[in-house]
Amino acid sequence: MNGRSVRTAIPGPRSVELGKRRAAAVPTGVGVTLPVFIERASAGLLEDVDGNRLIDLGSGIAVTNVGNSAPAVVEAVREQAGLFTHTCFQVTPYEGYVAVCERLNELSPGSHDKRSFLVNSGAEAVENAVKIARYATGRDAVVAFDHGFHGRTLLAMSLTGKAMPYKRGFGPFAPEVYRAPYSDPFHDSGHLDDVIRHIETTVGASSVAGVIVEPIAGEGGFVVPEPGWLAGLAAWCADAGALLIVDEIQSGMGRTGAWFACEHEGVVPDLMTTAKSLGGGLPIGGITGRADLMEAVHRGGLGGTFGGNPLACAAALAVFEIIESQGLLARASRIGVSMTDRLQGLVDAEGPVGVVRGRGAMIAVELVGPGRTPDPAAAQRVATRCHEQGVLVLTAGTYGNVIRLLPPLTIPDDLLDEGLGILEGALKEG
Ligand code: PLZ
Repeated sequence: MNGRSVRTAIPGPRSVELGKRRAAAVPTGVGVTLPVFIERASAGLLEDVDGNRLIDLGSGIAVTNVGNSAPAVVEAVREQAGLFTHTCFQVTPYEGYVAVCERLNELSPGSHDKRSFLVNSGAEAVENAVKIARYATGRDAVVAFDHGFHGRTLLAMSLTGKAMPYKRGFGPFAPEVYRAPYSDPFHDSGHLDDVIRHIETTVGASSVAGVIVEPIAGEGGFVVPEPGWLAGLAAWCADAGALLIVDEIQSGMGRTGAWFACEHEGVVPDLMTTAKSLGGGLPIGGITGRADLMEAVHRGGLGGTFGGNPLACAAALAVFEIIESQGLLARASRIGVSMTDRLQGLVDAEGPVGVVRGRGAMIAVELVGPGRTPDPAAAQRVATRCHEQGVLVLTAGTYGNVIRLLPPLTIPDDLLDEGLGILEGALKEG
């Protein structure tokens, strides 16, 4: 696949036709960012059914960190599919599952004894982390944060901090979920002392089973907490006997230049969730944590039919290998520098580019109006301009006013530069 190419309107006629079938067969509730139907993809390019090739700065929401259909992933899955496709790990186990857990235990922060187990999605990983936290502590309350996103199942949705489109009309929500402010340096809010006072006052330290936090708020707009905030929260949890659950589903697996984003803050979670890029495009999630907590649960209390499916495990093992052999942690950091260098010059107190932030290959631009008020219309205009020119960017943010960049870590430099150039032009138009 060779370079960006826009041959038709976006979406083109064949995509429009498929869009009509989609509308008649799939409910509107399943949204769509850019209605081009994809036929094939590589590291950094998506080719649609009209022959347009788009530069991919979204990685299917931080999933294809190692590239789309990465050859080693394809080969591993192909080989595994020819051997066996499923047994259910709880019925008759297989090595691939154990090997993925070993790698998660080895690479996640902290040198203490750990255990991991595998599920099918991010939401399921979050649900299970909370199950374990409650079981191990004997407490009920779970604290989550403003701007947090943790999934769409009942408990994960209850932990999520945004009503539209995730929660409105879907209640009643799971009980014993409490919300605290998240640190946001740009808006000068969510300082650690205030957060702790808030939790102690509204929940009570001795009631908290766990505090679930994204080290960088993903769907919330790549908000990076002020330095020391996450570590301060970890220290408070340790004092209170509450567990720190770090949700690395979007920020993990090399995305920020470290295996896991909380490493930048020197934080060691009690429990950690992974999903998205763990499977390099195949559905898999993981829960990794302190052995004493993970072993607290009785036999049979954890699991699921498909969790750690053999194809997904084969893909995940290939993902670990690719990140290591291709030096993708360093590559993520370099991509971060290119993106930040390119966009930083657009920051203007008069708007609309209020701030450029993030870590490694997880960089976003927050668009604001006077007084730093959110400007979601500007974000939408910028995204649409990029889409029309064959560059897929994603929006984010509690107020929908953020453009986020999540390119595959294997994207060639020339594609990244071209994509950023188009984004820069779109941002200049405002
Ligand atoms: N935790 C931090 O980012 C998923 C959501 C897409 P699932 N983010 C993308 C959408 O519109 O639903 C996410 C996340 C963090 C948990 C999840 C949930 O992961 O695999 O989508 O369930």
